[in-house]
Amino acid sequence: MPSLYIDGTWTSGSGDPAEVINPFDASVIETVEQAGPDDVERAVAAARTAFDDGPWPRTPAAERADLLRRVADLLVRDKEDIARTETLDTGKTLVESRIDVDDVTAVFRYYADLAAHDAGRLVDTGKPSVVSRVVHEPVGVCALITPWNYPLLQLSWKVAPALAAGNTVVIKPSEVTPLTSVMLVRLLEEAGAPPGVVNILLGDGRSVGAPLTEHPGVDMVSFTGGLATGQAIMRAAAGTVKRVAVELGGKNPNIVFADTDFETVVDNALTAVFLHAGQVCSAGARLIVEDSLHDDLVAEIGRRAERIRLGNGLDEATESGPLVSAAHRAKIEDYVASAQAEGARLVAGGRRPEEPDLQKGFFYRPTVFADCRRDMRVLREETFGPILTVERFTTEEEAIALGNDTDYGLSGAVWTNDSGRAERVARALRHGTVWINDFGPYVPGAEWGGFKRSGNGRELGPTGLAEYQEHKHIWHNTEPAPARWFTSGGAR
Ligand code: TXE
Repeated sequence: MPSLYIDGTWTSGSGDPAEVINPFDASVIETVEQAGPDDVERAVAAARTAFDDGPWPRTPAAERADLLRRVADLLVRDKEDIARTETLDTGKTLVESRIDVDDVTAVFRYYADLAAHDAGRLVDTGKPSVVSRVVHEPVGVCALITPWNYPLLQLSWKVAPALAAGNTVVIKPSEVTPLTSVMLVRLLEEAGAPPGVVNILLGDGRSVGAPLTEHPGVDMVSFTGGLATGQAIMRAAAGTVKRVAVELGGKNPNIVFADTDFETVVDNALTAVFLHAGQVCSAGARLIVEDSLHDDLVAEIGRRAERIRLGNGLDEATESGPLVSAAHRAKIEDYVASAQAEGARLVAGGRRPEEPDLQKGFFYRPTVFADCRRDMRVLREETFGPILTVERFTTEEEAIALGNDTDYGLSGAVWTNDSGRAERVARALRHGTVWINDFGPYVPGAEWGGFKRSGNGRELGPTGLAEYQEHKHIWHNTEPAPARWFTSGGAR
């Protein structure tokens, strides 16, 4: 079945086909067609025409919202099929994939509601003869470039607001996990997206992603992925002064004061870092613990980490799946080696699993390092894998300083029963999301995004819609008259 969708038609790509691999056992799930340079041109041209001349940007917002609601209904209908495909493609557990589909559905509904009520605003100029208003218009053709850890979810955070705002899009999913993005485009087609409004190109970053970021026909690039790729995209987009929105990961502190319930914090610290094998931009990879609690907490977390059941994501008994690829596991192994070389103390993991049925896949045991220093590579860089590092503190100021001592600023958490302290720490942390006595939840109505090198702009919430809008000021003077600024040559 053709896997590219351009100008309302499913089509074969002129690039080399690629095998999509199941990370559980390295088997081939499917071979997909990929785009060549001519496909990139055709997709941008289709999105351009649909934007410049087509009905979509001029469709009333309430009708665009109806389309998003139909997509949400179709997601509910196909939930199980989509969730299974996401699990096959990414390795994550079926429970997680089902949650992802529910969240994606909620995002479509949220932006449908928001767009239907998004009417710009009037500005009081103090002049009765002037109507000054700010209207919201779409940006244009948006390239949406997405990663492999939450393929469907990350795409929904972009495509739902982009379409709600009246843009047309060219989607470029990760070449590692393209399958559910193709499924979503099929649902958008079924829901009635006009030709050219939604296009999808499969292929890698170099041959498909990069040309989109440089293309003069593209007005905006929204990207989620690694820091180095984000920097390359910002540079590439500078040539045509595109709008760029980037979400580039994190190195997220999970700060624990000793007055917290022990069982609650052990349990949540494990989930914070080992969910989806740590391949989460907001993973709580840095555990920062008050001195008096440190030794007991590290021992218990290490003990429980050793017991996490790895396996096939489709197996309901599995607690964590594999890493996404052999290359990514090699990167994780390199981080573990560097941590040991730099003197971190291995408390759990640090190896591949021994079970015979896990040997074909890209598994790695949940790993815990204690006695970590801020200058270690494992602590400064985003490993994006199942590695927890533990640091210790004595005072609140020290905890805050450690939590902010990172180039990233995506998310963080503070655990304490002292609500005054919780608020102080939450306000002092330079991260885009801060959880108090929790880790990980988000809602479509609250902004998500990073400070510092975690990115710019915001997804979700009203700001997530504004990302895909131009806010135009219209000044209407209803009683025009000569201003008589220049008086020398004019009539008096
Ligand atoms: O992602 P890339 P990679 C982090 C994580 C991970 C590292 C590298 O630390 O280990 O990034 O992962 C497309 N122009 N995150 O290499 O390269 C690519 O095809 C345009 C954090 O797998 O960033 C894919 O669609 N596009 C993260 C997308 O960019 C390009 C999620 C992401 O790939 C391109 C994933 C180019 N020059 C990884 N090069 C998060 N923030 O959640 C690649 N791409």
